[in-house]
Amino acid sequence: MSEFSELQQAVIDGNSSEAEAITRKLLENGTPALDISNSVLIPAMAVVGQRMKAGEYYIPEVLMSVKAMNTAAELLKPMLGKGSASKPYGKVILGTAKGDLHDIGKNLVGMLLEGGGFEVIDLGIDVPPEKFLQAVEETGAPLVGISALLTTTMVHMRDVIEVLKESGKRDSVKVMIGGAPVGQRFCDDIGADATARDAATAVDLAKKLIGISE
Ligand code: B1M
Repeated sequence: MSEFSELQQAVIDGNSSEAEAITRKLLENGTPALDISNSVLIPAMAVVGQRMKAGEYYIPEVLMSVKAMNTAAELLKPMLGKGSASKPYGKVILGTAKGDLHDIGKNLVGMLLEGGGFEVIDLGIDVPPEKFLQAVEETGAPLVGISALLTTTMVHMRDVIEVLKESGKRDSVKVMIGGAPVGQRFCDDIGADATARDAATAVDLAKKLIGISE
């Protein structure tokens, strides 16, 4: 079994110590952190999702996998955030939609935004629309990013846009949305500025939204 397959299996099995050891070995051998994330960790969580859907995994098993995934992701963080010493592109406010506890995708987006030259203000999970507004008012950030994994919580992305409109702030901030159930149609429908299908695309899109062309 290759180290990629072994790491994927360790995450699926929820084996944190194994996940940590293999990730360390891969990094020591010069494997790019983004490859580990994109080719191993994200696909591993997709398998966990399939098992959850099929009723083979329940919340405890899923949480074990999340722990193993986070253990590996923590080791990748310094590499994914490389170049983060300077923040030429300013601030981005990031959080998951109200009611949504899924933060692995958001955290990956945050790490890559940091690495891409943004200062990330992470509001965490289950963020009420008013808290996004408050952060915009307090920081003057030109960009808000919202992540949602549930069809029942993605609807609260619309509420963020509504409170921004009501407060007169909508024109001074761009809103980027993402997460598995979010597509272009939904993005257009709620009046968000853009949606990215993955974390790397989110960084390019964030730059584009604030007018940086590279
Ligand atoms: Co939940 N869960 N979960 N879960 N969970 C899903 C999402 C689900 C698809 C599983 C399934 O049934 N197959 C399903 C949703 C169904 C639906 O709504 N259509 C589901 C469900 C039903 C639930 C509960 C309701 C289960 C229950 O309690 N009965 C419950 C709800 C909790 C809540 O949020 N209120 C629940 C709970 C949990 C755990 C807490 C156990 C755990 C989350 C722990 C955590 O995140 N800290 C969990 C997990 C781990 C999953 C799965 C297995 C994995 C999600 C994940 O981390 N993927 C998931 C199944 C799946 O996705 N296949 C599932 C990896 C991650 C890197 O991908 O987040 O998509 P993702 O992020 C990507 C892109 O989407 C994009 O970039 C990322 C990297 O490329 N992206 C953005 C994400 N955000 C972005 C923002 C951007 C741009 C791009 O701009 C701002």
